[in-house]
Amino acid sequence: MYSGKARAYTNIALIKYWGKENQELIIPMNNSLSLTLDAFYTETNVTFSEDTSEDLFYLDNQLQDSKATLKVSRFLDLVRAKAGSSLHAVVKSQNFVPTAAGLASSASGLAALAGAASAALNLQLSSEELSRLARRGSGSACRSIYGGFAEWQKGDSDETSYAVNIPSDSFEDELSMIFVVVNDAQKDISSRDGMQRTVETSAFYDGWLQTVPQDLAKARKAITDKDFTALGEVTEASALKMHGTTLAATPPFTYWSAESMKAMNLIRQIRTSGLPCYFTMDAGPNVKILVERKNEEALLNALKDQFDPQQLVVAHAGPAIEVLSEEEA
Ligand code: 2P0
Repeated sequence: MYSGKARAYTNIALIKYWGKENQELIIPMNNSLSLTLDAFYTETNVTFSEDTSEDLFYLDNQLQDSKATLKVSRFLDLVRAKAGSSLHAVVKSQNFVPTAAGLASSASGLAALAGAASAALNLQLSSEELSRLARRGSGSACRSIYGGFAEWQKGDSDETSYAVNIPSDSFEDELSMIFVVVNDAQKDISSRDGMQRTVETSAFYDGWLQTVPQDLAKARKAITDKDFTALGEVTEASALKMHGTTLAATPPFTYWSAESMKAMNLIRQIRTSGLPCYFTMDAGPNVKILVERKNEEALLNALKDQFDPQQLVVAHAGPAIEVLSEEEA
């Protein structure tokens, strides 16, 4: 019996990942840059043993169906191949994040699975190797190996595509991210399908790709300079451009709902009134707001005029993945 355990925190991209160069290996079309958060995370236990003749996957104490289990099994196959093992596993995950609502549960989920499974089979991976492995489960998961800011360097092969930490002299501790949860139901178009459709058909996709390098440069400089305004502006611009590509896809689609628009308009108004804050959105209708921690309370008060306090979730910068070895698990 070989067990491993990990807790991984979700991350939100400030410069978005949107599109794959290689579907099977999950090599992205562009670099992306993220902030790991403390409020949403996944804890996963993996036990490989001869006592089970198939992989079993429990999420929040519920045994999952064959489709969800197959995704986990395929990922475990990569870990088994690395370790030279043919044992099946029982995987138990707890998600401390609303699943599939655009709150990036796949990032924390697949990072935790990578950490727990590799620890169980004693692979002793470096952060870079763990990031590469997590990437094979879900692209954004490769950034959740690190606390604070991370950049996924796209590379051009399995060996060269992984995330690295961005040194920031603790700038992330000056930041808050407030989630406006407008709908926690399951989304219609998965990010995987949405980004693929966009790469293949969107008239705006080339425009997206052309401006990512300058956006990344601005974001990196803003982090080095601890320049909140510059980081906020480029974060919002990256999100708007990413979402713009979906409108020019065939068939067109959007992750925005009327409530998302209401939140974005309110954030612009609050900013105009003198409180600096910037939004971002992912593959779902929820809106996330980047604000300086010193202005967090003021922003929450302004948002409470139009949103129920239960819709507002505050997050701060989160830590790196925590992996417990076999003995500790
Ligand atoms: C991101 N998203 O950078 C972007 C922005 C959503 C919008 O990464 O197919 O679950 O498993 O690699 O990582 C969500 O997509 O997709 C995502 P796969 P993933 O955070």
